[in-house]
Amino acid sequence: MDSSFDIITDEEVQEVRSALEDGDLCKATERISEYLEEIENAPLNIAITGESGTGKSTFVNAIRGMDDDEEGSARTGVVETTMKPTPYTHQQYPNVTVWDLPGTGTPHFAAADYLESVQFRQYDFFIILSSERFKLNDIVLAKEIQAMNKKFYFVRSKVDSDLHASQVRRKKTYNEEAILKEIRDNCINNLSDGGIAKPQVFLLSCLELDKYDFHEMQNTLEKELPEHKKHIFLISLPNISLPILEKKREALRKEIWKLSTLSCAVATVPIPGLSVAVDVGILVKAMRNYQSAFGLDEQSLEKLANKCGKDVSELRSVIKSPLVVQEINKELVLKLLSKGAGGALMLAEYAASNIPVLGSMAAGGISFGTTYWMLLGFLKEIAEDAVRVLTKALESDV
Ligand SMILES: Nc1nc2c(ncn2[C@@H]2O[C@H](COP(=O)(O)OP(=O)(O)O)[C@@H](O)[C@H]2O)c(=O)[nH]1
Ligand SMILES: [Mg+2]
Repeated sequence: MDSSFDIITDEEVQEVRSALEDGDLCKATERISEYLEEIENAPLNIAITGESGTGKSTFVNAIRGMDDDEEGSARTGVVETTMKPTPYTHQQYPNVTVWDLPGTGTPHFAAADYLESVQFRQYDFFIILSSERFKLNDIVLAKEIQAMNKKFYFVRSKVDSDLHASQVRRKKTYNEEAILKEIRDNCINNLSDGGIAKPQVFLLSCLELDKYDFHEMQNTLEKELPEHKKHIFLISLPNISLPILEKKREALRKEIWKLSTLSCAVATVPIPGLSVAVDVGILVKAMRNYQSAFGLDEQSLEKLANKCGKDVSELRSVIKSPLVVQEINKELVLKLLSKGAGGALMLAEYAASNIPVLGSMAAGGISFGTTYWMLLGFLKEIAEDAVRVLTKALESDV
């Protein structure tokens, strides 16, 4: 994985080339900037539905990386009586909203009326939760969602309880894999019998979201979301597992060449000790984004420490890059730029040989390579530190 991190990939060179095809840098940067803006502003609305008590509110909190007793979290363990969906905005990414929908378990449940009353059009997809077998209401609802041309996924929640019960009751023959398979097969049969073709069911515990089918679910959602929504979906996921950190790193890396093109096209600040100019504002913003995406800002670190019962200083002790936990501002970025001059020049040369337009800009004292190198390096450091921090957090003290 790391090798692809060292330099711009062939695929990206192709992308830059085609963006700059007609040699018109202005037009190309306009397109890139529109694209980045579209990604940044893409709204993502996720609807959580199912019968009362299935874990909807708990799921809403978990997917936002929150505990149930945190301020701004959804109330759990209470029966919702209102028919109105409650929006929960992501704390760091306000475009992302998880909607806690009213319970579906009423005796005269009418799926079409329900969907109308929760304004189904506004959601990107529905997650239908059940903590046991899927009921008629779940099936009726899924069919209606399909009829409205929307996507849905089934989540079988509380599998931790099933496993625990089995562990207590069948000490000798306990087999986690077998139990999960049995639950999964049951759910799928149950839904197929109800007339749902190829149901997608994910087994989860809202109490330990990173376990069981969470990664499969996240991969599926990512695949099925429209292109411009994938990024925010990935970036806003809670930093609960190493695969998520890896996904975020990859998503952020893919943006770097676009940011670099922009940064050199609107070059503003000359770099001390280096005969090039870049837009430092773009760098500052991107680096701050990385910090919050990986949860290495002060607030996120404290939350993580709390959650795993460790001291913040213990988590911080594994961070190797001094940059990672600093306040990122223009001064810091300028300092770094002047230090990283060697690498930047090397990449500028590389870009010049492969991408003629960028080459002529480099000759004019404007560097694509400087921004590219800088962001790539920072992303690598911060992603590696995020892995170290999470590994430390998950370590048991015994
Ligand atoms: N063991 C276990 N308990 C859960 C899980 N999800 C929710 N709960 C518990 O189930 C109860 C109902 O959850 P809640 O989120 O309020 O359900 P809602 O009515 O669908 O919003 C609460 O006591 C939760 O703590 C889970 O995955 N595993
Ligand atoms: Mg609830």
